[in-house]
This record gives sequence, C-alpha cells and structure tokens, in this order.
Amino acid sequence: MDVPRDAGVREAREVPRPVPAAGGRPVVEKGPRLYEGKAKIVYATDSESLVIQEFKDDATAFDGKKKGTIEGKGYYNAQISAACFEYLQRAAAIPTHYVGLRSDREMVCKRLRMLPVEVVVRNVAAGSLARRLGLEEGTDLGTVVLETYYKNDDLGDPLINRFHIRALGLASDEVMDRAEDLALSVNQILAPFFRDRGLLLVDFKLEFGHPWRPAGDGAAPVHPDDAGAVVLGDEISPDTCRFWDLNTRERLDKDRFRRDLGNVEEAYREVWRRVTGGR
Ligand code: AIR
Ligand code: ASP
Repeated sequence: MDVPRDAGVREAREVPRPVPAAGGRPVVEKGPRLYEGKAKIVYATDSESLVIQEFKDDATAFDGKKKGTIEGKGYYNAQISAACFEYLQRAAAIPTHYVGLRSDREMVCKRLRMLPVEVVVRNVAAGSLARRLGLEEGTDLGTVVLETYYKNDDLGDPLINRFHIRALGLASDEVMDRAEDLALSVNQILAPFFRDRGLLLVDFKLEFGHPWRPAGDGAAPVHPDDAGAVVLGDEISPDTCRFWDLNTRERLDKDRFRRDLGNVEEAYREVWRRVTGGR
C-alpha cells in the first residue's frame, strides 16, 4: 500500500467510534466474504473498519497436507479467544482487534492490515524447536524464546530473523520491536492466567497488524512504520497455543490432531471449560 512517508502519522490514531451493542453483543451487519483461511472466514461488515471472524470446525496441519474436522472447535476457539483478548485488554491494556462476540462462533474485530510475520513465544521445548535443537519435548527452556516466521504458505512459513525481515521489507525495526514487546507481554500475562486454570502455556503463535483506515473519513492512513499502531489480531486458542495439563502434562491442544492422539474434541472442550468456566 502506497502511503506518504511524512506528515499525518501522529494524527492517525484510531478515532474511537462506538459500536452499538445489544445485550453486550456488538450489532453489525454481515457483508461479503473477504477471505477464507484454514480455520476462519473473514467477512466485511457495514462498518469499513470492522470485520467478522467466523471460526470453523475445519482443521489442517503440516501446510494443509493433513485435513480434518474437529466437532465444536469453531465454538470453543471463538469463546477461548474472546476470553483471552478480553483479559489482555482489561488486565494489561494490550491493544487487540477484539470488539466482541456477535454469535457463538462470530467475533467482531477491528479490521487490520496484517504483518506477514508470525511471532512465536516458547516457555518449554516442543514441536519444531525441540526437533531443530535436538531437545527433548518438555525440557524447560529456562528463559523465554521468541521466534519469527515468514507467513508464506508456498514456502511453508520458514523461520526468519530480523535481517531477513529487513531484506524482504516485511516490517520496520520499530514495528517488529513493538510486536515482539507485545508478544512477550502477552506471555507474561497469559502464562499465569492459564496456570491458574491448570494449564501450562508451552508455546504460542501471534499475528499482528495495523488498524485499517477507512477511505474518505478525513483521517490520514496509518503509516506502515508507525510502531504505535501495532495491534494483536488473529486468535488465541488450542489451534495456536500448546497447552499441557499442569499436573499430568497431557496435551490439550491441536497436537492431538496433528499427531493422531485421539480425544481431540475433548481436549478443546476441556480448555474451553477451564478458561470460560463452561459458560
Ligand atoms: N503455530 C505456528 N504456526 C501455526 C501455529 N498454530 C503455533 C503452534 C505452536 C507454536 O506456534 O500451535 O503453539 C509453535 O509451533 P511449532 O510447530 O513451530 O513448534
Ligand atoms: N495450520 C497450519 C498448517 O496447516 C499449522 C499447524 O497448526 O500445524 O500448516
């Protein structure tokens, strides 16, 4: 997107517009489908700066090579994500795209222009880190480990560092600093949140974006380098986090699907029950 690199950046903060709510649920009209991903569909709404994320039961793994359905996943992930976003906003003023739930599986979100970078935060060795570094899964890393991946399906989302991000022009250093600070804050807030609910937050993946500026509202577009305007998007769920039972270390996340461990629905339901109280 072509945006002037000078004036207007400071004035480009989101102009807060009240979203009408009925019974605590935001009221927006569902518009055309903008994008369909593996686990969610994004719809336009009657507000240019809001979208609806609809959570599906479809599951994929290994770059889409493994496909399946997890009964109830869309519902559980929408509810778990909503609880996490609400907590992050309320407890720590983390800027997220979350506005509210419109229905059981539909989340109203601020529209973002997503960064093509995934930020992964790890507390315990598992998955690709365990493989890459030859660590046994479950090894305490003794420190937080942050990684970035290039969001590119054709390339299989390769691990990249700051030099690659600069070389590919994916985001400015300022924006990446901000995204990484936010990701580490999310870990500091959510790890104890899940621990209190009997869940070990092993690792997770976050995606960030810049708020969408509706055309013709008189506001300058958000500059792509404006680190102040970095917002947490996507979802926080057993699709994007590894959760282990604190005592038994039983896996309660998408690894049950990836590795054919069985009781997949039960795991999502159990995380939902512990996070939301089953309501
Ligand atoms: N993740 C990464 N890409 C997609 C997802 N969902 C998440 C995984 C895991 C963490 O990032 O769900 O919680 C690290 O994944 P991996 O495969 O690199 O070990
Ligand atoms: N859903 C992603 C894929 O299809 C990654 C995963 O969660 O395994 O590769």
